[in-house]
Amino acid sequence: MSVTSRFALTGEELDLLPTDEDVEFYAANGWYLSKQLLTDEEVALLQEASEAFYAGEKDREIPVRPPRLRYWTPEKGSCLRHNDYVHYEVDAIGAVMRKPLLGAVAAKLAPAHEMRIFQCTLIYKPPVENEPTNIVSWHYDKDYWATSASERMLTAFIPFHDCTEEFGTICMADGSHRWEEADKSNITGLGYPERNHDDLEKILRANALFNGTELRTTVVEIPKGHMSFHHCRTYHSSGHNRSGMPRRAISLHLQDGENRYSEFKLHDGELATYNHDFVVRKDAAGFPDYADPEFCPVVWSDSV
Ligand SMILES: O=C(O)CCC(=O)C(=O)O
Ligand SMILES: [Fe+2]
Repeated sequence: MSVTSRFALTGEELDLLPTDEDVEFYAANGWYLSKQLLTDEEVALLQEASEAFYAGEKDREIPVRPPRLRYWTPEKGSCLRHNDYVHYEVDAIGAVMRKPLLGAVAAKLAPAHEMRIFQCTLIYKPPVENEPTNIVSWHYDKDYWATSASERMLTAFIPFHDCTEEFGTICMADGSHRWEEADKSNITGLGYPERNHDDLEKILRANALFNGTELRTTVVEIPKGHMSFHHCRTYHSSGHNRSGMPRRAISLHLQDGENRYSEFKLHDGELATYNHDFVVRKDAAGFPDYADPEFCPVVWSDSV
C-alpha cells in the first residue's frame, strides 16, 4: 500500500523548487530569491491575520516573556515592530508558515532532510520618514542563536506585497556566509538594535578585508508571494521606508532536523542564551529542546 507523505508536493509545486543552478547560487552567495511560493489568497490571509493580531487578537500567548524577546505592543508607538513567536500565537499565520513547499525549498538550499521552524517574527516597518528604528543594521542571524549547533540554518524573508528598495527591502552582502569572523568577540548573542549601527558597518567592512574580498551588496526586490532566503551567516541590512505605505513582512527562521542546543560561551565568559531557552521543553539531558513540536514544528521531511 502506498502512503502519501503529509509533506507531499503537487506537480506544480515541484516546479517551484530551486533548480540545481539556484542551489549553486545560494551556496556561492548565501541568499536566493524564490519563485512565487504563496498564492495571492495566502498572502491576503497573512495580511488580514497580522492586522487582527495588531488589534489584539491571538489564539494563545507564549507562556513566558524571555528577556530578549522582541514584542511590539501599541504603547511602543510608530517604531519598527517585531513580534516573535507569531506562528505560535496566531494559528492562521502558523498554518501558512507550515506550508510544506516553503520547508521543501529551504531543505533543498540548506541542504537538509528535515526542516523545522526555529522562530517566526512578524515585522512592520512604518511609513515614517527618518524613523531611526526602521534602519536594520548589518548583522547575520546566527548571532541571535549562538546556542544553535547547526551551521545550515536559514531565514525566509516574506513580504506581503511587492517589496522594492523604496519600501526598505532586505539587502545582502554577497558571499559573506563563507567569511571567517575577523574578531570572535563580535559574537555577542545580542540583536543588532542593542549594538551601535556605525560599529556594525565597520565590523562588516573589516570582515570583508580580513577575508581578502571586496564588499559586494545586493538589494533584493521581492515580488508579492515570492521570498528571499538567506543563510544564517549571511550579513544583511535594510534601509528607510520611503514608499508612503507600511512595509509588512514575516521573517521565518528555519532549522535543519539536526539542529540542537549547544552550550556557547561568549567572549566575556557568560553563556549565550536564546529566547527558546526560557520557553521550550527540556530534553532528556536537561537542555532546551529545539525540536519541541509546540514551538518548533517540523515543516518538511523527505522520509515521512
Ligand atoms: O526587516 C528587515 O529588513 C530585516 C529582516 C531580517 O533581518 C531577517 O529577516 O533576518
Ligand atoms: Fe536578520
